[in-house]
Amino acid sequence: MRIERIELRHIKMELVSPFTTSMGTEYDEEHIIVRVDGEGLTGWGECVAEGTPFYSYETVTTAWHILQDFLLPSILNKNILSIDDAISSYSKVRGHMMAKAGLEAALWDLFAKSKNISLSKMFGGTRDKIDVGVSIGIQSSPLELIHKVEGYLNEGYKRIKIKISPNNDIQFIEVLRKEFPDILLQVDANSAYTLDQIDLLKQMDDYNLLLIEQPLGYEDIYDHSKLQRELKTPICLDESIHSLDDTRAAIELDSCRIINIKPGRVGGFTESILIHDYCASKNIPVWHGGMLESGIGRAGNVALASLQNFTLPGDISASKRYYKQDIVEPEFIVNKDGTMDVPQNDGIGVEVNMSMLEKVTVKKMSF
Ligand code: OSB
Ligand code: MG
Repeated sequence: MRIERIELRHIKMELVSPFTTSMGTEYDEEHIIVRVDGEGLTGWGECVAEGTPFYSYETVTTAWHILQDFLLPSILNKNILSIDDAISSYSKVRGHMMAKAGLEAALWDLFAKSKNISLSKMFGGTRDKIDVGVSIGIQSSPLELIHKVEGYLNEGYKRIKIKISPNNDIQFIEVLRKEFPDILLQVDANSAYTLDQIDLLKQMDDYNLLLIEQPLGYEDIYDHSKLQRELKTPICLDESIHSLDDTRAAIELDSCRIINIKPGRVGGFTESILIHDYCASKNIPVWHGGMLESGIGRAGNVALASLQNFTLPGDISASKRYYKQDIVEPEFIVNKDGTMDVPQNDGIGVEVNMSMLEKVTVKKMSF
């Protein structure tokens, strides 16, 4: 596949409601859309680096720099034989997983389209519907949270995740569990605690939580192993896992018993599949995380989540839960039974709405 043209777009989309986590409040989401053209076909990918370096050190600006100056030159105007070929052409670049994943996603779409198959099929997916959940930001009061959760449960979502932080934890969890004794419920701390707060974290064992996501340091694996020893509830790592090697370390140290896979965080779909397969071989369940993607990124996420060992509902929600209007057609919807259909058309399986994309673009450059 000869790569003839690449376009980067910095996009900014307003969230339907502010999203508050232990890292702060987001009102809109900034990402980079990568478009790769070759042999009459177009591939689309989304780089999930955000406007701020709070979840990850990467930002839209650092990812743009890495893409423009290092990743694009390694494939532009070259004949790329496979995705692995492209990955090895920029393997000298250390880190910058989100920048790499955005480009890799566009290449997966392009290659899948050239083979006339869906991304799900190309990944080796085994289902045509995936179970989905919703990730809810910190609310102003437990009552407000209950109203939100009630709404999402009525829409069909199979699992509720709430964001927590010190002072916004036990009281929310307790009230929610009392109101909804049987729902699948999990919490995400985004690294807001330390081992000094182990007594507080141990209290969370009383609420039948599916998992506690990333309670400790954002690069930590060792302290999580000390914490997991003291908890009945499985720890799930998000921020700390950037590769198959990190996954292996975390599982061998028993730092977590569940893994959240986000292609952006681990450098792309290829590494995601390696992590998925390794976890399957160790009987470690995985689920698909989210980065408030537009429909372009979401399409790839849904396809990846169609793999066998994605046994827990993902943070993959309907387009309208994030944005008033998505930039793809059809937009993603949640079925009444809490599932989402896996696109069956070639590549990402949805069409980019060019006029919507144009509206949310704040900067565009082609190479
Ligand atoms: O920690 O999982 C996280 C969004 C942005 C950054 C980090 C996280 C999240 C979410 C949202 O939880 C998940 C979604 O896209 O629905
Ligand atoms: Mg998380």
